This record gives sequence, structure tokens and C-alpha cells, in this order.
Amino acid sequence: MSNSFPSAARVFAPGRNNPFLRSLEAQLAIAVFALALLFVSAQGVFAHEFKAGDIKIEHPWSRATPAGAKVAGGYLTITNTGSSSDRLLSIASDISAKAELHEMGVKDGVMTMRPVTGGLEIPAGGKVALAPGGYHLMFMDLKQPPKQGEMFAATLTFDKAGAVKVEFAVQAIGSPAPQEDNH
Ligand SMILES: [Cu+2]
Repeated sequence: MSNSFPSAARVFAPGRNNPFLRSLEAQLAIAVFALALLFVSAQGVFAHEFKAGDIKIEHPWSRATPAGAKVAGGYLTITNTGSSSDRLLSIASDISAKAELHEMGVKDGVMTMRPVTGGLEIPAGGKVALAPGGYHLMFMDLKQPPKQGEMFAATLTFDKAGAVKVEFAVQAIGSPAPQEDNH
């Protein structure tokens, strides 16, 4: 029986004028590239981002909570690459009965936090950071407390960009800032 299927040796042998061999080379290159991407994403598990329309959400993170805690914070950065403003309207997650957008501030020398009503504007071409001490998301009446090293899902809803599914990376109790490694 004649064997017309190229052997591995022939695939790697010089045959650059043969389109069949050239496409195999291209496929190998793509496979190697895909593996490299997998490796990079495994290394940068905390360097994650999500996109919907003109909205980009970078590095959602949260903190593990002390035993019995009823609330957990959520932090991230939102960029609007579009030419019109958008508005973060709401947040929902299976880890808590409800979730709100909060603002932290000092009132009469006391740190307070209050729900933001009417949503949070993300200006055209602008960037809004939700971080400890300022705007933040608050997961209330926790059903599954966030555990350090794990991720949990949540959905952010924007006026124009619509619903965006994101994953929050859970850091240690009391982490002051996101553990970003390569961005
Ligand atoms: Cu809060």
C-alpha cells in the first residue's frame, strides 16, 4: 500500500514551495502561540480584564472576610473608550443576597459609607477606579463568603454597555491594594 500521507520527518523537512507543508508550519506556529498564551494567562491569573462595547473592566478583586462577616467589598477599574459617557447602574453576584455601589467619605471627622444613588458615571474617554477608601462595591448579606485565592463571578450592568460578567479575585483579609503582577 502506498503511503501518501507525509511523515513527521517530511513535515519538518525543507519544502517551503509546497503549500500543504507551508500550512502545516503555520498551524504549528499557531499551536505554539496558543500554548504560550495559556502559559502567560496561567502566570498572570490576577491580571485579568473584561470588555463589553466601549467599557473595559480591569482587575476586579475582593478580600477574604473574617468569620461571621456579613459584607465584603469589591474593587476594580472601569475605562470608557467610547465618545459618550456610560453609567454603572447595578451589580449582582451569587455570593450575596444583594450588592450595592458605595461611596466612602469623611463626614464630621468620621469615615462613613453610603450607597450611591443613580449609578456611577463613567465619562467618555475616562477611567474610574473603585478602591478601598473611595467608591467600592459592597456585597451584602453574604451567602458564600469569599475565600482567599479563589474567584467568584458577578455581573455589572451598565446603561449603554449592558450586562458584563466579571470574576473577582479574592485576596487576603485586609489587603490594602490589588496584587497586580504584570500590568
Ligand atoms: Cu460599602
